[in-house]
Amino acid sequence: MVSARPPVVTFVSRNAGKVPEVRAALRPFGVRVRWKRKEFTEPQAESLEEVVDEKLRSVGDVAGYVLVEDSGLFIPALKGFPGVYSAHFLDLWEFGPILELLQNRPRKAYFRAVAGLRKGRQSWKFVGEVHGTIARRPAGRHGFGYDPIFVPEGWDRTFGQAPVGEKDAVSHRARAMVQVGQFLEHRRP
Ligand code: ITT
Repeated sequence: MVSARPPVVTFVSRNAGKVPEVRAALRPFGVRVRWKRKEFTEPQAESLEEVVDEKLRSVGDVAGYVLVEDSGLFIPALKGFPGVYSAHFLDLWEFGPILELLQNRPRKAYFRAVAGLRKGRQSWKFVGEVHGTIARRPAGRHGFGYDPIFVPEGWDRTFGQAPVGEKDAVSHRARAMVQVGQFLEHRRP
């Protein structure tokens, strides 16, 4: 008889903030997440999907299931900026220019995450989004990245102000990772 051992997935990322969120989303599916810290050289790409394909190519040496993720904050009033450049933009400029540019523009925004799963030569992608608005000023110390300026639809506070766990109920990352969990659940012996 083949034993149905819980699958282990190696999540490759430089971003420590993503790790607890990935673990929380996959835990209900009995998937254990091992974190491999790695700094990717991000390609100039026009979509998160292209970046994920490149990340998946560069982790071909990792055994078993390997998971990567690329995400970004998209602001329609800024033609989708910072979008695929979110990490680079934040490293250089933080929130200041975004808050300034949005002073007289609609504040709608959304986060999008593309998760990439690979095993050997096979790979799969899963997408999650959360819609909301950009706050007038940063608030909160939880989470990471743009969390202090993002207010999800139906909330009156930012992701940065949310107690642990609340972001995981609605986030783009959680929504992409739940699909990873469901996928792995169906592939078990
Ligand atoms: P990787 O090693 O996984 O690539 P990274 O931080 O470089 O880690 P990305 O390339 O996916 O991540 O860039 C995503 C950017 O968008 C980065 O600046 C994040 O801080 C930001 N971001 C993504 N998801 C977020 C979230 O849930 N909350 C706040 N900011 C987020």
